[in-house]
Amino acid sequence: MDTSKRFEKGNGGCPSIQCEANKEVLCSSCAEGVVTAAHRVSNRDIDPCLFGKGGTCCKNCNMGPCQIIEGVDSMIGICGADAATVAARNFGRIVAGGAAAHMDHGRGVALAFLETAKGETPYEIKDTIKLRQTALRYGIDPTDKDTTDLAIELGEKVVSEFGQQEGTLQFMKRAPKARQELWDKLGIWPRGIDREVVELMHRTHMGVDQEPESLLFQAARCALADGWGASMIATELSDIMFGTPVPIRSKVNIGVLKEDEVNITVHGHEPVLAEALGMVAREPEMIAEAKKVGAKGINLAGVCCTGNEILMRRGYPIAGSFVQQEVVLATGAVEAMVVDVQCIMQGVSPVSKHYHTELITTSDRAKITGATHIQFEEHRALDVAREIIRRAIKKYPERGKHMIPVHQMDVVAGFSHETINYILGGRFRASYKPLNDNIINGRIRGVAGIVGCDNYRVMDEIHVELAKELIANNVLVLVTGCAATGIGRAGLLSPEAASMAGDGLREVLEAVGCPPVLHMGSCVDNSRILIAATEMVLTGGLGDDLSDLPAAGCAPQWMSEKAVSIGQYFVSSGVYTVFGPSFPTTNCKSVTDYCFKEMDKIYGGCWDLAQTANEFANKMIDRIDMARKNLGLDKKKERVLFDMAMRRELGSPGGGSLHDVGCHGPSAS
Ligand code: MSK
Repeated sequence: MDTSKRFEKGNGGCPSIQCEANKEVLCSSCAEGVVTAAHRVSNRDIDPCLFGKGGTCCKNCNMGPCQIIEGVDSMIGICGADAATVAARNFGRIVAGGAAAHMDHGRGVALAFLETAKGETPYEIKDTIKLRQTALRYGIDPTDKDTTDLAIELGEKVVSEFGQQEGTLQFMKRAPKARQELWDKLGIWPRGIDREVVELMHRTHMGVDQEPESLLFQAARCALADGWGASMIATELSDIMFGTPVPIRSKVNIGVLKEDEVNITVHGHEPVLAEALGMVAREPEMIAEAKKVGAKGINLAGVCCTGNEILMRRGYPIAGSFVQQEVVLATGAVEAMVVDVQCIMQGVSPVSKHYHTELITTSDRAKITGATHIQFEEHRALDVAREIIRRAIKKYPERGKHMIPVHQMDVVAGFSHETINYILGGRFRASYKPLNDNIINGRIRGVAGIVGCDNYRVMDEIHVELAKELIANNVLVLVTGCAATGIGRAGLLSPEAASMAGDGLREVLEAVGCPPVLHMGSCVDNSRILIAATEMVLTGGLGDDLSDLPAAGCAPQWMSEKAVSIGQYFVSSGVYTVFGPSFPTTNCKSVTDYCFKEMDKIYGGCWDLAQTANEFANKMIDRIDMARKNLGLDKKKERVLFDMAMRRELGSPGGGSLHDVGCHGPSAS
């Protein structure tokens, strides 16, 4: 490794990380001796272990760790495990880890939903239409049932799926019929949510499942229990409790912190605490308390996916993505960082100690040395939220030297799959038909998902460059997670960015006032993309299965195990999915070939690997074009203009626009 670029505490000259705001804060805080991941990644003397990186280090028993080299007889495990078994086993454990995170998140939301239904929390059942639709999906007849009874019955059924041993998960039945038939044929239906993780951990234990195909089959079943099970439950029940997102304007980047207000950042993934903080932050008594210490108000801003949750539903700004979490603190302008679960770097604790910032953990599943722990409990959610806000207010007078960069960007978020329906189909006859029609007539070439993390191993703005390249090629882009925040920082989440789109896509976007990149939420909200893709199939004209759609997905800077579980549930659902900058089985050709080629024959979707934005774009567009060819859409077709007459025919005289569906700014309602 080139160590000439090392930089030590306080010597300035920070590495450039992905945006001007980061650079400015890091340069100023580095001079003060603050160490962040930017320093740690630059100063590592040892490159990542190649055995570990490529999936062939086995440490599943105490005869090892064994480093395996494929094709070298002397380099197999002490137990005899070869590269294929070890790579498949390690891949399975990554999926199990990622799926478990989503499953515990989903369980938390389901239990909070049940408590809410019973009137034991300050939350309410906001989306009664979705409540009834979801009840029907769970085989509950909503007729003549009041909201409370219906929600309790639904909540109990959903919670039971986590410990269920036999049968299947109700949301799986939302998938297109052809996909369900394929899952039937493969015998891959998850039987319960927790069961699939436990079985995968058992199979990957020393001396159990050793056949790579068998291990990868269980990894696929476990991932399906995540995507069509736990993640979809988390998304749908959160929508019912807190409201289904509609387009909403807000801002992203560190500049959303305020000089004259008490800054509180919420970081992690769960919406329940952040919702309570949002409710309490607007209380007149709280604002009065903030004014007493000289602040003008209370500024709540998000980090990572808790940020995405409150951005989507409330319009609260996002201060930073995953790679910005320490940088946000290094401004010295945050009174409290409140964290729940997942993606919280341990490094936030020492960074907070450089300042007056109080780091507050709130989940007994995620404690951090050096943090204050205030346990969050749904039934006393508002009291916990008030306690946290009061602690932050007390810190405000202690704010010392600080540096808030000016950088912030306007975004429009809140594109639930229901919203896409309304925007494209109009308020009165919501439908995906206009989207399908525009794909069929070629104005839109296809749809691409850019999801997942940002990562200190990738300093380039791959998400942004890739999104630009895709939209310029008339591909509509859907985004979630920290990729969405990075793309938002670059201004692509605003309707004005439609000017960067190719002619066909631009025409469609300008007709409805829609950004070329649609923010669909947090990482559990990738389930919204599954639902949107399913709607496209059910609407007709684009094949019978998800694998027929001119669509592709990617996670160019994946970091978390959750990303691999997400990737696998998309692959098992028939979606071509490209990861980068690395893939966790590459030391074993046979397992990698299985993931990159064989899975395509089995599921109609497979994994792939790319490094640069251009490579991602080429691979995804090639796949989209292949699907168009298979659908017979590559032939020159007469362009069908989506004009007012067509809108009238669809029963939507005003058409669907962001204003029609109530695009609004920050809201605490
Ligand atoms: S927070 S999983 S870094 S998207 Fe969902 Fe961001 Fe990836 Fe965590």
